[in-house]
Amino acid sequence: MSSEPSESPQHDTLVFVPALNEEESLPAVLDELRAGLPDVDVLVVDDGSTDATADVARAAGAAVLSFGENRGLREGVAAGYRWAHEHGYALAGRVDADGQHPVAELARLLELVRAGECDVAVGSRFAAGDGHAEYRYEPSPARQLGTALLRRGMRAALGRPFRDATSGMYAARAAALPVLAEPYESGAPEVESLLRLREAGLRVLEVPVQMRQRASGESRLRGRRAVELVVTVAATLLLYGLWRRFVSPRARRTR
Ligand SMILES: Nc1nc2c(ncn2[C@@H]2O[C@H](COP(=O)(O)OP(=O)(O)O)[C@@H](O)[C@H]2O)c(=O)[nH]1
Ligand SMILES: [Mg+2]
Repeated sequence: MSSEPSESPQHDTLVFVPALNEEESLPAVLDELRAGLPDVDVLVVDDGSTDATADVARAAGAAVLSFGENRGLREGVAAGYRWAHEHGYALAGRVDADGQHPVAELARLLELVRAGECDVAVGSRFAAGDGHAEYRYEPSPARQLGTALLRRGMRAALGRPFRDATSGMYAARAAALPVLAEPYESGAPEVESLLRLREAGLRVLEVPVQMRQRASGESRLRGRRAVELVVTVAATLLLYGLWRRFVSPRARRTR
């Protein structure tokens, strides 16, 4: 990253960071990106932050896309992928601004995509393998219930298991960028992404990674909001899965 951020691509890879009031954790995330992935361009999508998020991003040499007011994570995510698509990047990655996603793990995901192993690689806390043990994360009982429900829903909707459907740690090749850049309609853009990628026939790999706890501030998903979101999303996925299995083949046959 140069100290004079440029909007025209310097590298073939963009890593974007959606951020809402993350002035405390963002500098360390951007330092880690510069050290771990020196050959990528970095974009911070500052979604109407009321703290110094945009300033610390610029000070670290990142490009900054600032919305005047908060539009919500789903718009931030779509905007990041749209930026990558419109600027012609070959690859794009996404990490959280809270320090949760180790850059070394994102680098592995980008390598997998670059090597042609998949179109999109998603970092997963709950998938096992590659030296990552099965139950390395022990979520609270409420979260366990939530992830179990989501898992059921994902299996129904995708027709295959997907263990960490709310992970935002992504690496994607150019072909997937327009799909990921479409506006999201639900409060769970990551889940929606996975359904869209499947519909588009793109190859998605769930890759076991280590993640950290967020460095400071608060998660956007907590308390009653989290419960409501999980129940709604799981129910939608189950319905979508049933529709796909029983209704849509018939609709296709009679067309
Ligand atoms: N653009 C944008 N980013 C947001 C918004 N809310 C949260 N974020 C960022 O999205 C990322 C994920 O949010 P986080 O609270 O860590 O969610 P969790 O990881 O699911 O607990 C972080 O980088 C946040 O700063 C929002 O309204 N707009
Ligand atoms: Mg987080």
